[in-house]
Amino acid sequence: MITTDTIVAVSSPPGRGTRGIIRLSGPDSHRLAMQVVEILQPLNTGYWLAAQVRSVNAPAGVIFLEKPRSFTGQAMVELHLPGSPVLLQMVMAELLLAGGRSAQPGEFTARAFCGGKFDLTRAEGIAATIAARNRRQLRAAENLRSGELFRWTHNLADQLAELLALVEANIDFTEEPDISFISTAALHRQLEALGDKIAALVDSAGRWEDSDCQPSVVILGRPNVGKSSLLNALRGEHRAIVSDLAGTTRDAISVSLCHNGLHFRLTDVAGTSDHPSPLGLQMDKARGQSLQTADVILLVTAPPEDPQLAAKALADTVEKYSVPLILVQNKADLPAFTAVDARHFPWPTIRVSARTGQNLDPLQDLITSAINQGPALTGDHIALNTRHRVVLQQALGSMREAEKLCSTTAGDTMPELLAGELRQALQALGEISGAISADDLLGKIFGRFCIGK
Ligand SMILES: Nc1nc2c(ncn2[C@@H]2O[C@H](COP(=O)(O)OP(=O)(O)OP(=O)(O)O)[C@@H](O)[C@H]2O)c(=O)[nH]1
Ligand SMILES: [Mg+2]
Repeated sequence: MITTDTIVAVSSPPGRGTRGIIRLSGPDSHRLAMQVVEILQPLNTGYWLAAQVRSVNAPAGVIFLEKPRSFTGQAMVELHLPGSPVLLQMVMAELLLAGGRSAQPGEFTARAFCGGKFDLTRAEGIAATIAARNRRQLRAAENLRSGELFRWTHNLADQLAELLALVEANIDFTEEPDISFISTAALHRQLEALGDKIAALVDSAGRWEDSDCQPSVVILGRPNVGKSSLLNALRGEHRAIVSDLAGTTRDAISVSLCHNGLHFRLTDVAGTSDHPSPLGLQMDKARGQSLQTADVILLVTAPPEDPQLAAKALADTVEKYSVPLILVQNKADLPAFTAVDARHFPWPTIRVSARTGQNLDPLQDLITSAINQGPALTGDHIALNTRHRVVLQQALGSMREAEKLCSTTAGDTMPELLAGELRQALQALGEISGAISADDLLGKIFGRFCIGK
């Protein structure tokens, strides 16, 4: 990757806006900027300088950033212009003509990474933050950006490097059987503990791919309460079959919805029934799968059921999922409708009519606030993407190999094999951040132990 030329890009969102921003990064940034704008005040007066575009009569604001204290670590300039796409294109063309290069997607972040501003996981976090479409994604991205995974991996690599240093010391002193820096038994024990830590992280960490999915809201209720009608009404189009026959819906049916800028998936499932049916098992399975990944569950009741009893029974069946619930009393348009006393329930309750559309908007408000408050959003869980997972598994594989060597005589007779496995594990961990080099760490460790003779 070339980082020695000067890159230029419009960094404000495409289209018309009140303000457009053009960013420059590289050694020529200041010179290029001065070719397209004229500064209207003395250069030493401040951070933000009033200026004017030279080729047309348009005002501009300019920020000069010196290396290494900029985002990329290079000399940078930000040109703040009126948000006209035509003006931005014009200024861009002038900058390119003056010797700038159009930046590739993500190239500013890549330069910051190359300049040692942050590690790969944090760069991934920045990209993920920009791409986040809901609070859950934002939360997972924040974790990456704040260096949570980086610190975790770094800490583990430090401990592993220390073990490797001891094994290497053993190799240096093979001629002297009385000197052993670490016994294979102790090494085995410590490797096992470190390996278990990695395995536990891989198991418990959220899957990035899941946080990438839209939050899932599942509609649960007895047959005929109007679950499918509710899905159709919220979606505003006919997607699920509705009929007055109990047991109409058999499969799980999902639609995508967006309310107040929050995207989520709404799933209608077969009604819960005590009567065995030929398809009962398969219906239960489909319902169970949907509930398992639900972020919010709507408990739907409707006359003639007793809403209080029905809601309690439904809540009992989903207690194990511990996700936010909303009690939705449907068919409020019917004369037979009786509302529950909300004080008897720990969850939000709302009366709606899928038929008349009553209260559907407030219901969506409840859904979005439940999604935003869900436990998955506030947990400090690290989410791992596929790249992280693969690399951690590789490190774990090598560590488990080393562990095996420790439990055979090879651990004592061929310490080089052990060291090889540990080096591979370190290498893999280093790939997570893109920055840890086994030799760096080893240098540090050897220095500390005064073994480098
Ligand atoms: N009056 C009234 N009728 C409704 C309302 N919502 C649904 N219905 C009727 O209730 C019946 C059942 O509706 P569905 O949407 O099929 O119910 P469901 O819960 O999906 O039923 P299953 O798929 O069998 O579990 C239909 O005849 C609907 O027209 C409503 O808000 N008011
Ligand atoms: Mg249905």
